[in-house]
Amino acid sequence: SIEPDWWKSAVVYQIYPRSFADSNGDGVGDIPGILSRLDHVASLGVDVVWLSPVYRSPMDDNGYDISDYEDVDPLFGSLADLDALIAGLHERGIKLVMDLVVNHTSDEHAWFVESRSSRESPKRDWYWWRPAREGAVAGQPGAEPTNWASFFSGPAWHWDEATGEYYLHLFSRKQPDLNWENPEVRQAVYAMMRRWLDRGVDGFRMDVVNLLSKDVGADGSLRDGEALPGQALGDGTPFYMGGPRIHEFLHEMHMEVFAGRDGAFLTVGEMPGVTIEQARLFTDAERREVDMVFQFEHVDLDSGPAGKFDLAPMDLVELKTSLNRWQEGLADVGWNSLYWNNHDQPRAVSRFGDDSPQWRTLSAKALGTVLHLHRGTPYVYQGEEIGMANMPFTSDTELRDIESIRHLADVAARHEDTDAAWQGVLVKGRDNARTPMQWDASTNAGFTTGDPWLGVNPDHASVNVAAQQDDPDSVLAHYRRLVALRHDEPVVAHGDFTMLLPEHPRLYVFTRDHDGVELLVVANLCSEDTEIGIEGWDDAEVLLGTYQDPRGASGILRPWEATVLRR
Ligand code: TEU
Repeated sequence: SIEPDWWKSAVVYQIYPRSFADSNGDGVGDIPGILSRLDHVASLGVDVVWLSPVYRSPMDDNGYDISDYEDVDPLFGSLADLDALIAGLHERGIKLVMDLVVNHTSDEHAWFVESRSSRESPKRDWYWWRPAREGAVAGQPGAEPTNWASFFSGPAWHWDEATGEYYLHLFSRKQPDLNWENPEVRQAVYAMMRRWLDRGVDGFRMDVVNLLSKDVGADGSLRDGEALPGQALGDGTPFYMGGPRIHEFLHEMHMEVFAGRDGAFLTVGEMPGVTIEQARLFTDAERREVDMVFQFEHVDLDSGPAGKFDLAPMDLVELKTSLNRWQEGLADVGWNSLYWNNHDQPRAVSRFGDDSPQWRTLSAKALGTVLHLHRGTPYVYQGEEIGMANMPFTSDTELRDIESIRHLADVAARHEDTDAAWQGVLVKGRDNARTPMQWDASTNAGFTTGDPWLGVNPDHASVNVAAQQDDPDSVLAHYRRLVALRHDEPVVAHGDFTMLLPEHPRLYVFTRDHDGVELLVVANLCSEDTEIGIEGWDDAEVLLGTYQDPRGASGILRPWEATVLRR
């Protein structure tokens, strides 16, 4: 029998298929490419792979705009390839978690095509259709049913000339929001999820799943949000982040899809803006909603009031305060997921570490150590395990991400500071995380024999899997040790977490405690020596360190020195 909370000692590896490995030379990664690299994934010792979307899609948002949930896009391969991937992972003892993107579909999905065909369509109510604002000229700026801004700049409503109404799209206009108020929509989604489980899939990472429930009045009305700084648009998030029926929907999904089914599944809800109080409810096992959530607090710390591209410094004390609050908040109920980066975030070593040649390896190892020793389920994003860094883009023509491209256009159209916007994109843009995986030092890093869809980072000459494969001092070797440690030491998975030195501006220090075993984690998260003096650990056993000759918990910690001690 399988432990109900098996994922507490698991590590998840995220694959962004477009950028992992290209088997056919078209410049885009694909499933056969992933199959050819499964031994790398297995060598990490990870328990689960989360695969970003491979479904049929017009690729307006790289597959997060799905036109058929039941098929694989030919760009990525076929259903037979996906079956082979499931089998290949299962043979290696690795589970497969698929991306579930059901806040919205593509505008090319058959459901939306039908919904859009006429106001009388039986699927009209599967999406959010609303008339123009009263007294305004339909189709003109300001006539949108509400003032909500989309996540990708501009209004969240698109005027549909043919049927004379607007539809809601919280993301791009090619990503219309599904109407979860409609029970037919919900049942269609649950049936689709059940088919994937029948096929052998082990769970879902649920895209923006806390946006499903919109706060709609009894008369069907949606309301304006507060004006955004310097914009004609408003903030709609209070009306759809953690909306009134979200717990009901997620519980219903659990009961319809997972309850009574044999097997060990994993569900993780991606939830921008989620609070600790909400996360306790979402992840309380007794409530049967989801196993864990991706929260955003720690990746919002370096943003100013105007949003993610409004750059602010990342302050270590604030970072510790935030992560510690989540550790404490989910200590007695629920569960945390742990991540530094993913396909939407800048690279961890560039953002939280020091990606200069001198400190990159050490800082990547130190960051991995700190994250993996927290209580929660760690997620490793492809390339993180070799210390891949942000991309030195030199021109906007090199960008591919709709979010960055639309943001730059929007700033220019509003006659705002385009240099600042470019800096914002360089530091925060999602393409940083999406450059091809660096397998070796060859021209296209071993990713493709063709022209890669997004530039390969020039640092691949030195930063690549081949160079680290057999090097015990590499980031890769260190990540393998971190994953093994979680499997071997119950205290890593289950121990209580206690933060020490919360106000220290350079040191990240904490203990873990379980069944009489205690761990101390000390990390100097800066590129200079730092003094430390934690008593009582002189005779402790060193489990792992970023330097070959760890100094323990008192004396001078060298730059990016991180050590795990056990007593
Ligand atoms: O992301 C949702 C999300 O809230 C953000 O991370 C978003 O990508 C953006 O950076 C906000 O500024 C999920 C997916 O992970 C992302 O790739 C998709 O673009 C998005 O949903 C829409 O499906």
